[in-house]
Amino acid sequence: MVDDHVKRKILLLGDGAVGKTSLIRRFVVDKFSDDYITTIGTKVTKKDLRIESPSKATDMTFMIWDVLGQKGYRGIQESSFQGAKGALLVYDVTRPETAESLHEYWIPHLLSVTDPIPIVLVANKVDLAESRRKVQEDLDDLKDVLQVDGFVSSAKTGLNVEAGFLGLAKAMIAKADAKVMKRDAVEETWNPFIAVTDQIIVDFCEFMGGQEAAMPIVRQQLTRAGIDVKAPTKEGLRLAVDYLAEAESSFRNAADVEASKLRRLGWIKEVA
Ligand code: G3D
Ligand code: MG
Repeated sequence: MVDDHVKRKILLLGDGAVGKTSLIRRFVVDKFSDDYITTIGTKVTKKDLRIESPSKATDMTFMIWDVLGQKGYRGIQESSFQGAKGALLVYDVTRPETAESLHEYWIPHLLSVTDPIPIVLVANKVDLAESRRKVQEDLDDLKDVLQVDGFVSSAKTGLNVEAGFLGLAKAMIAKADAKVMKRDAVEETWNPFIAVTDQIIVDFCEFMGGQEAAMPIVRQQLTRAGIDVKAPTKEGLRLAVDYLAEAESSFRNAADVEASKLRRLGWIKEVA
């Protein structure tokens, strides 16, 4: 028997709190939870799918990358885009600015790293919308502009969650790359502490051999240091650098760990 099982990396992209983690949770374990835990760094979840078409069935394993939605973490975000074969671009229908962000931030950054790949839009939280029809019309406009498919969804009720992921899988099988034009991102001034946090995390990931291995540790140590990724503080970052060094000391020699720590503390110092 021929093994045509394919493993594919896909991304969930969109601003913070649009529902990326909830959509993945709904799709993978069919649950919804109201407690909001900001995703620190990236998180990878695996899901096996079978895509049926009239002529054949394709088995596929999705490696679903839940990418930190906070803007300004460009290093983490852009390195997480590498090797992705598809992306769900998520916005929150109750916050129109999150749809704008897809144009201004997520798509330009994605295309600065990857070749065009299949993209599917997800207009999430439709359960909260006053007019479902208006939400659908706005999504249709965006689909026209970007020339991609899209769904109105709710991670809460489960509406169209599977449809969104399967729609992306089908576009990937059909190699229907999005025909979105490359363009420059709209630059904004970010919190300088966010840029340093990003730099420290990217640095740590490099020494740990990549995001997949490193992020669980990053998550643990940044949480322990009390870091809020939306507004990291100098004191919190110093603590995080100590904790990361502590974690690294079981993998690297003491001199290297100390050198990394001093370098990272230097970056923090430069900010203020
Ligand atoms: P993110 O991963 O994109 O940052 P989350 O977003 O999945 O963490 O969701 C952010 C908040 O929105 C969470 O609630 C979550 O429960 C809520 N949410 C996600 N999807 C939906 C949806 O389809 N409908 C509704 N009503 N809420 C949704 P809190 O309240 O804790 O902020
Ligand atoms: Mg999240």
